[in-house]
Amino acid sequence: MNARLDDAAARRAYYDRIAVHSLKPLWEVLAALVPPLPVTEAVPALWRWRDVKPFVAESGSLITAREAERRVLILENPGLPGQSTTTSTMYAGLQLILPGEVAPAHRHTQSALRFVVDGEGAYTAVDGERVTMSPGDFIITPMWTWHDHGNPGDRPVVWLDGLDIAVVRMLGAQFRENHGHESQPVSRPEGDAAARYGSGMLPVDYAPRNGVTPVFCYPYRTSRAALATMADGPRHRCHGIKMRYVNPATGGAPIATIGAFLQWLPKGFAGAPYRCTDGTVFTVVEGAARVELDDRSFDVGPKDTFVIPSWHRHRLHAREDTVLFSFSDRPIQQALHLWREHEGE
Ligand code: GTQ
Repeated sequence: MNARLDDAAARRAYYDRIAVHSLKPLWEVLAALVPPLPVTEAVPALWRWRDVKPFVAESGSLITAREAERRVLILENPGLPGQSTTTSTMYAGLQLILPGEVAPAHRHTQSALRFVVDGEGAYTAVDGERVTMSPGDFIITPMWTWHDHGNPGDRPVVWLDGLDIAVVRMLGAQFRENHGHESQPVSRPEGDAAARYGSGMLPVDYAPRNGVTPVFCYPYRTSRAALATMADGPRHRCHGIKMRYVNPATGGAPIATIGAFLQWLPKGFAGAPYRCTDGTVFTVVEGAARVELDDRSFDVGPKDTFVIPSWHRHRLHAREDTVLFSFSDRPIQQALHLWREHEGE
């Protein structure tokens, strides 16, 4: 009571006494809790395909897809050790499926995307429909939909998984069920969803569901052709030609929690500095580029994956015509009116 107002020892003793009642003084942490600019423990990081490919391949001789359930190497952010996450909200991993294998059917409240990195001929089945994978295809597994993966082909297939695991964990909303059958029954022919919902038309009685796209595969041949057609047209000074994947029924993000993008940087493109509040995972589909951050640079090529955390200023330079795929939590931030971006220094 009669401690001097600036007595540090008295404060420490007080903190100790209140701690046993689960009380903490805000004034000791206020500046860190409410910083003037975004602060994240996540750091910029790069996983080069030539470095990780041998380890991904080796995992195939250590464990089967059946035993692992999902044979994935998590691209864990070095600034977030032990948290199995790549940005503060988004998880990324490289999943391997060998010829003849099945990754058994399950469903969970986490939403997932797949971006095919290496090999072709595997499939993902989503709610009774299979889609055969080719490099660059972007495939969605919406929350709580049954999904299993298989590889009836003759080559290993690797894809990048993107999930909103840290978001669902933060919300305490994790649920998961196993299907009981390794492969869910096929109830619709391949291409059904694309025909029904992705041909510029919708069934006359269609009603959007859960903020999730009814089209679950965006083939690379279609998206690449679109970018190539626009390549000589107007360009954004930071992004080159950058498109976002959409739910064709709403124009919104394909998944309520995850935004995904594909961009074309013409050879010689030198982007203006850019930063945004959604920490973003990028993978290079084609080309060669340099990513310049304030305190480091990455030279990246096909199948490399890198992460740019929230509010990290960066510039993109293209040595060759370059295609980048990326994903982030942007739809969450936009829904909450939190998303910000800044162009230039
Ligand atoms: O394919 O269902 O990388 O459930 C992590 C969790 C993939 C999947 C991951 C998963 C999956």
